[in-house]
Amino acid sequence: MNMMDLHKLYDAVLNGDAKTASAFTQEALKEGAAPLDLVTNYMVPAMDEVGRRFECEDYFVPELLLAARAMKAALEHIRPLLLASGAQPVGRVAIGTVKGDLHDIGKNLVASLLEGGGFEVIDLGADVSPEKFVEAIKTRDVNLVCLSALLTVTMGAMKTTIQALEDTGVRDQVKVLIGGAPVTEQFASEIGADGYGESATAAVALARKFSHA
Ligand code: B12
Repeated sequence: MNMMDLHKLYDAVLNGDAKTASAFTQEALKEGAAPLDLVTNYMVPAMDEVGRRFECEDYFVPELLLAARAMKAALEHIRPLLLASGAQPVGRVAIGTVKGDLHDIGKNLVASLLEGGGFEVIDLGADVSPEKFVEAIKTRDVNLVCLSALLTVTMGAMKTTIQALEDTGVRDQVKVLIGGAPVTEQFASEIGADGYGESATAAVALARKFSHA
């Protein structure tokens, strides 16, 4: 499959065409495309363009939903390829999108890559309350917490979540890693997170660093 064809994957996600996105991904993988290359160079840039179009009101919420559905359909073929082959887990991670925020595509990618990197991942989903994170730490022997937020208005919930870990006495048991499009390194240090990752691959590198610390 040549580059021209791969651009059809970009177009399929951008146009919210789940059927084509799914079919192209399967075909590209069959022809030997690298799973992460498809994600990083075609699917994520398409979602970025969707965001830009939404911002200038070319796209509205229905188009966002369709694009998200196309991205998820394509990721279904990629996810199994990212899974690690049954070695002893490097660490146990609880991951979720914070309260009030429903964006879960980036969070799912981070979860898949962490799994691929040998971590055991407890995925708490989207719109996760601080209490749920606390409960996971208390009952599941978690050593790393990953928080995702895609909205400026839900970044505050990251702070509230870290505060809840402190108030319930579990903050010292875990490292907290945060990420998502509006999040920055500076914000991470402001709210007392242990680290910030700008991508799913950065998340794995940081998670590895923490579990060897
Ligand atoms: C798809 C989408 C949606 C879908 C989400 C579907 C789903 N199941 O996820 C739907 C339609 C539901 C949606 C709804 C809304 N959305 Co929206 N959405 C998007 C869009 C286009 C793409 C997001 C995405 O999936 N990107 C692809 C993934 C792979 O990237 P990512 O999430 O950034 O994740 C990567 C990194 O950030 C990082 N990462 C992510 N999490 C973590 C965590 C850790 C620990 C680490 C280390 C790294 C990390 O790794 C990932 C992979 O590399 C963005 C635009 C954009 N470009 O971000 C707008 C965007 C985020 N949405 C926006 C808005 C405004 C909304 C709505 C309020 C719209 C409305 N009026 O209803 C609602 C809010 C609903 C809610 N309560 O959450 C705005 C936010 C503006 C802001 N700064 O606050 C954006 C930026 C669009 C825009 N340009 O205006 N949205």
